[in-house]
Amino acid sequence: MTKGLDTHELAHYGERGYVIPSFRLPDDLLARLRLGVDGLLAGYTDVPQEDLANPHMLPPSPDGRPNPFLEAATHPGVLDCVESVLGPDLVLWITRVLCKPATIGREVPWHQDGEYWPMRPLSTCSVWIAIDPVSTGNGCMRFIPGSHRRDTLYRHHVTDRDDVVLKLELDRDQFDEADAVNVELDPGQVSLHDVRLIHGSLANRSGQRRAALILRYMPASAHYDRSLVKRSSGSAFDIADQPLLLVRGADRTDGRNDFVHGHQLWWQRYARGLAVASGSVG
Ligand SMILES: O=C(O)CCC(=O)C(=O)O
Repeated sequence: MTKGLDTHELAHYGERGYVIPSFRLPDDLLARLRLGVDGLLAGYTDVPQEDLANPHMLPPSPDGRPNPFLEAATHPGVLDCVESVLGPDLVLWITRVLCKPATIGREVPWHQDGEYWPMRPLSTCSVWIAIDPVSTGNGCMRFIPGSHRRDTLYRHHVTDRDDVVLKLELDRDQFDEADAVNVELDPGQVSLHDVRLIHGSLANRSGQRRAALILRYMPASAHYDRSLVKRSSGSAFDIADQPLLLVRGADRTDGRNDFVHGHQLWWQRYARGLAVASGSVG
């Protein structure tokens, strides 16, 4: 059996900027993840369900069970897929639970993730894991195939809409929405997408919850430059304080990546029972 993406899957990712590989998360891990998501949503009601940041930093449960979000983020099958795209040296730099509750789940406006992020060169592969059945009806992701190929990012503006999850939105004259592909997934299926791919998702007006775990990796040859983060929001979440985790291989930046900063902060945050919304960071 092929390790990671097969030739066709890799070509698909290169040409279109995303792929839905044959790899699926094992059922037992999926079941633990679903319990983990249910626990998060029940335990941290002060944070929007679309925006629970860094659940992989939650401590193990009191009965010693490991953190399922960290398990998923370091699962060899997941890392093999990411390695096919980014190479053998991998840094996990953020995770997020994005749950669109039934009937009121908000839209994610069209955007490119790269607009927000401080690693240079700009590079990330996002792994989006379906926890629930994900369909057009409950607000699946929508991709504009091939839109990742341009080197420079497209024009965004700050939206004043309050019915959306992100505040930065692509200008509508930058792409044709008619090209969109709906990414419908069964629980345990994953999609991978490139940092430059134009994507978004519609509101969830259906009676079915749509929860996902999102894992984002950069090659360890990229520098996570914390000084590039614009510190303006005053919110508890600051992308400059992300706890970087080397999950495979070795750092290739001659020590410029800081793998210590942020860890203590996040452990303490979750130990004190605080969940944090990541706000407008993709
Ligand atoms: O889950 C969604 O609807 C959007 C997620 C997203 O924008 C991303 O993973 O980059």
